[in-house]
Amino acid sequence: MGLRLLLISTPVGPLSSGLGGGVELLLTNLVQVLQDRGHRITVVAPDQSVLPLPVQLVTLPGQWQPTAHTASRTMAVIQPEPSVLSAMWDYARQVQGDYDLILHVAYDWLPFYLTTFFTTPIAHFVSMGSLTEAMDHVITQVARTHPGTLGLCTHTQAQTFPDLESYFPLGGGLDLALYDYCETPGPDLAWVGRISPEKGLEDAIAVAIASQTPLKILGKLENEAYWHELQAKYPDAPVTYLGFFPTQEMQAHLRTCRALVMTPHWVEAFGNVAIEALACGVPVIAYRRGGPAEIVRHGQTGWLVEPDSIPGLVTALSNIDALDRRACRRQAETEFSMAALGDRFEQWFQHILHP
Ligand code: HBI
Repeated sequence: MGLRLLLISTPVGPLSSGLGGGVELLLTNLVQVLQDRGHRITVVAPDQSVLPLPVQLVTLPGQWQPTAHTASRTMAVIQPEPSVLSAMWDYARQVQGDYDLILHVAYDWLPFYLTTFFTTPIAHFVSMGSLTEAMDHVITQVARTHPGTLGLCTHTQAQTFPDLESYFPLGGGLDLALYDYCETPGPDLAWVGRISPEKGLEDAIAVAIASQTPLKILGKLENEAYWHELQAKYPDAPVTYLGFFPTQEMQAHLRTCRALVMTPHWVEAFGNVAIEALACGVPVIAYRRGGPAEIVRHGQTGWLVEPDSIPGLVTALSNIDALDRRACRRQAETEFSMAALGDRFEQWFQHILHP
């Protein structure tokens, strides 16, 4: 089925900057697994993007999109010009005839609105839950006019959108060869993600203080003001911010931790860091909210906790040794492998091209 695929990246920052969060990891894994299956891929992304893979990469200039996850629900659509988003889609318009399918991963109004103006089918990967009225409107509109072309991570994510009629559940997947299983961890807890209010880092810091457990923080320092607020509020917390790392180094820090703690204040569409932890044998303690609630097997590969309950997280941490780290690795191997990822995306593409 060797398809000619045009993958259009997120306009919030260059690939490998970390600004694209889980979508950067998804694109990297997708390119690998789909190329291995004989598809020919071109990636379109903002200037300065880097992909550690032998793939055709078209980079375009222009201003990045303001992030949707910091928008208010009623905020109007914003597109600073000259915009990298419109540059990427003008490029796609010009070359669309050379491709069988366009896949985009932007959480922005324009690509959804342009769907009817394109002749080549567009597969829309929706990377987050409902955030604004404008995006809800255009996403549910495309679900109606182009049924089957919306790919979401989880059912929980889909339920955040008002009457989303049709979507294809995609889950996630990793190159498990990059993650080294660790049988005997150190004492530390880990928190991994973009440092931004919706990720709820303050709750993980509260757990570290309440349980007197050292916390390693890894991820893109996206919101400096928020980070400084936390440092001022918890000056003596046993926490260390290690930085943002490519996968190999990130997992080297993550794998030796006793548990990953996930404290999302929003509905996390998926939670790539949860499957990265499982891949290393690290059990996951998470609020029963969003993607992690569909990933973690409660009592086997982690503990799911009453949302926003710090005491609940602390209790879960005290029971972490009841979990089998090898079961965590096994779950990643059975549910979140590259083969599973490739199968789901190929099924979705077939569903779009041959409904
Ligand atoms: N915001 N406007 C906008 N567009 C995106 O593509 C986008 C975003 N915020 C976050 C984001 N993408 C990525 O971090 C996803 O992985 C969630």
